[in-house]
Order: sequence, then C-alpha cells, then structure tokens
Amino acid sequence: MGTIIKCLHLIAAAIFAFSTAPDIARRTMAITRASGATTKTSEAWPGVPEDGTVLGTVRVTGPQTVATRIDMAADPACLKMHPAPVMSDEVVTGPNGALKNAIVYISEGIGNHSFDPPTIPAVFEQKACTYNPRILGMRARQTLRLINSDPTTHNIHPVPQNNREWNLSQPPGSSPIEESFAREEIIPVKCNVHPWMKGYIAVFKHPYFAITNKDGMFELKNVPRGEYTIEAWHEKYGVLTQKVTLETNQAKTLEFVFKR
Ligand SMILES: [Cu+2]
Repeated sequence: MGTIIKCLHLIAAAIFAFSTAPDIARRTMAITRASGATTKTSEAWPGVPEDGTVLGTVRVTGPQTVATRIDMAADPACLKMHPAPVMSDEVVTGPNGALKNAIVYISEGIGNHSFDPPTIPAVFEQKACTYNPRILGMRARQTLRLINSDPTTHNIHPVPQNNREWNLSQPPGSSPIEESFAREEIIPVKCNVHPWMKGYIAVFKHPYFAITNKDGMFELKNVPRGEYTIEAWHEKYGVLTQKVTLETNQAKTLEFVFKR
C-alpha cells in the first residue's frame, strides 16, 4: 500500500514538473533577457558616449485600417471634455505610411554596461480621460510621476511581466504619485475605471531609445561605436529587428517597414 502511495506521489510530482517546466523556462528567459544578462557585450563597446547616431523612419504598408470610435458615455465627466467624437489613437499614420508611436531602441550590444538614471522624473499624465503621452519611454529606476489633470477619478494599473505590479487610484485634485520600475520592459497600462484608456510605459536600462513622431522618424544619439541589434516595437504591429555596425561618430540610417 505504502509503495503504491509513494508511486502515485512520484507520478504526480513528475506531471507537475512537466506541466510547469515550459512556463518557468519562459519566465526565466524573459527575466534574463530583460536584465541584459544574455546580451553579448560588443568588443568595441567603449562604455562612454560618442557622437554616433542611428536614425531613420518606421512605416507601415498594406490596406489602410479605420480607427475605431471610443465611447466615453460611461463617465459623463469624460464625455463632457470631448464635444467631438474621439477616435482610437492605437495606430496613427502619416504620408507614405509613416508610423507614429513606435519605440525604437538598442536591444543588444550594450552588454551589462550600466547607466545612472536621469534625476528628472518621467511624466505620465491622465488628461481628458486618455494617457498623455500614450507611449512613454523612461529609464529603469527613474522616478515616474503620475498626474491626474481630470475632474474625475482614474485608476492607474500597469500590468508588467517583469516588474512589481501596482494599482493606484487617483481622485481629481490629488497630488502627483511617484513610482518607478526596476527592470527593462514595455508595460501595458490600463485604467480600471475607464476601459478605453490604454497606454504603455517602456522602461530601458540605457538611454538609447526613441519614440517615433508623426513623420515616423526616430533618432538615437550619442551611440558609441559597436555592433548593435535595433528593434522597432509597435503596440499593434509587433517587433522588427535590424543589425547595425557603427564606427566612431558615424551616422547610420535605418528603415523599418511593418506589413499589415
Ligand atoms: Cu481613467
């Protein structure tokens, strides 16, 4: 009897280990990647800023999508601030498919080199029941200042995979809330009061990131010579990757084209 129970225990343990192993592996991979431990240090990385530049544009091709209308009727205070219909700004394009609000950043090539975060805070504002900016780029361990400029209560709820999750209510007129994130990650942010409110806070351990403007343009400045992997991320279209080699003080132009 005892042997049978022991056997059952072993089988149960094996099933448990098997079913959780891929999940744990995935999580470990994500954490390792985000902490920078798996990125290869470039031989040429001098660790000091130089005048190298990686610049260019992000575009999207394919059939034009129609922006959906946002219904703010659930909160009269929000509705009142928008006399005209509000359209989703998930995808904002300009001439020739120029894509706004893509994040372009160095994903490999810096190795474990560390940078002190800026002393000025990154600001994420809730304004007219939307996030301003929709996509915020900031640094790990930099202060994040959250502001509610609206006459209604918001609930700021970042949903990270690799950082501490928090969920804070901010009534109208309350003081700014200060928070921070310890690790690299692009974090979706939602408001539990207003389901249409969507934003992202992109956290980097280094200063080499940019968010495309209305012309789809980006510029990474003061990049030292080296070999890098550059990624372009967009909330709807995913990630594109390119390799680039920079000599001292060189400028390289890249174009990223998402396909719909
Ligand atoms: Cu809200």
